[in-house]
Amino acid sequence: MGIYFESVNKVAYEGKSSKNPLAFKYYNPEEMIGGKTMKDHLRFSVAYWHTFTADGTDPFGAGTMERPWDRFSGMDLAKARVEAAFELFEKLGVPFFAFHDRDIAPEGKTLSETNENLNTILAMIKDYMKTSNTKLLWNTANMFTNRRFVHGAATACNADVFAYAAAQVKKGLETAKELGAENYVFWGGREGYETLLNTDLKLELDNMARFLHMAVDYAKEIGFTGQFLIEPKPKEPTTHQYDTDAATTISFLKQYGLDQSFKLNLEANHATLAGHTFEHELRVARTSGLLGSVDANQGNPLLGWDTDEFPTDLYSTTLAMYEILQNGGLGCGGLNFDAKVRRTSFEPDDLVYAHVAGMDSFARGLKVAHKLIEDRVFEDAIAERYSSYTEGIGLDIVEGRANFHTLEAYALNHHNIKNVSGRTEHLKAMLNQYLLEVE
Ligand code: XLS
Ligand code: NI
Ligand code: NI
Repeated sequence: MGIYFESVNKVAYEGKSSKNPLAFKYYNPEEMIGGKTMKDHLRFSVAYWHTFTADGTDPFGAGTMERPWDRFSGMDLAKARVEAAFELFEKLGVPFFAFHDRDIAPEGKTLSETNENLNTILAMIKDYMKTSNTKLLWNTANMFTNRRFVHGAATACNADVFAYAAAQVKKGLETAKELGAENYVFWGGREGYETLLNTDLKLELDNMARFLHMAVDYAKEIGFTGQFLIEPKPKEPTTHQYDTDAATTISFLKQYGLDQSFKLNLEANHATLAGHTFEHELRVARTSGLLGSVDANQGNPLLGWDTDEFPTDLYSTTLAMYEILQNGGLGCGGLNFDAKVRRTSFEPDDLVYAHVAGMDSFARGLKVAHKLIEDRVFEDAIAERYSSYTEGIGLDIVEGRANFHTLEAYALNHHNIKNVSGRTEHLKAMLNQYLLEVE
């Protein structure tokens, strides 16, 4: 039964009429959708930091979380967290997890001591992974909590910090290789600036690119073949994060010749902080062929910060799954719950309720999106809307036969332009109909 989530059995699929809070209503892992199981479509992952390490601290108050593993401290606590983690992975039946180096083991007094701590926990995790069905979706380096990163990591004004960060990512890549991670993530925690008055923006961006190239080189050297991912976010903790959104990050990757080596890990709450919808970010990455993975959460529209709620908004999960299906899936990426239970949901069982809610919301989103695509609801509307480009002057434009002379000649003869409605409300009503009716 396990020792940390005693009251929880393996969470089973019971169907939509179930009232059991510890059962899936929509996530049925083995159910086939369009030739693939739900489990393979969704590739869920538990985020170690929010679920096993965070204590519910917020800027106004202390931790609130009741965690049975908190009776330990230091390395014993780190070990207890691993036990709790694999117990929860098994009970939820999640195929993946993700962590930062500092989530799993405490820092020592020196970098070598820190690496020793890490090695002890990594050995333990590796051992668990031998018998567990849960694999590592990605790992990453926490280069934002420790005060040495006050000015950034790869974009710090201090070269000693750049070197320290490199040592940390070097270890991270070795960890990824050792544990068979399918991806390695870079989220530039403090890679941004507070004020231009003290910032050499060009040097900082050049250095960030140098750093990423070194990471790619080192991965090749040690034979780590996982996908590199970069995670955009517009603000927090710095005022201006360099990887503001998908479009900015893509242009950075292309400018520095990194777009062959990286894809994007897109987070819903970061999208809304950037003033975009989640599906906008996914669409931008998808159309550039750079959609890699997803941090599945949601922001609170009433709050202007990264609240990392568990995803329960069905419009958002449906439109996200629509983009993911249109992308042909996420490849070696997945849906990582970079999400935390509210500070008021402090009991261990809340962690299970929260994951069940997130998994069911995406399972429902998957089903509805699949049906929308199967019925070509939006595809037909879009094809019709742009049909003027499939013949005549429109075809000349897209096939490169038109120029300003031919277009002017055409316009002089066609001054009675007739537009057609975009039918926004009708399309939204269709989306509602599918959300409510799809079985
Ligand atoms: C923070 C980020 C972070 C990354 C991993 O806002 O979402 O959790 O996903 O470093
Ligand atoms: Ni994230
Ligand atoms: Ni985030």
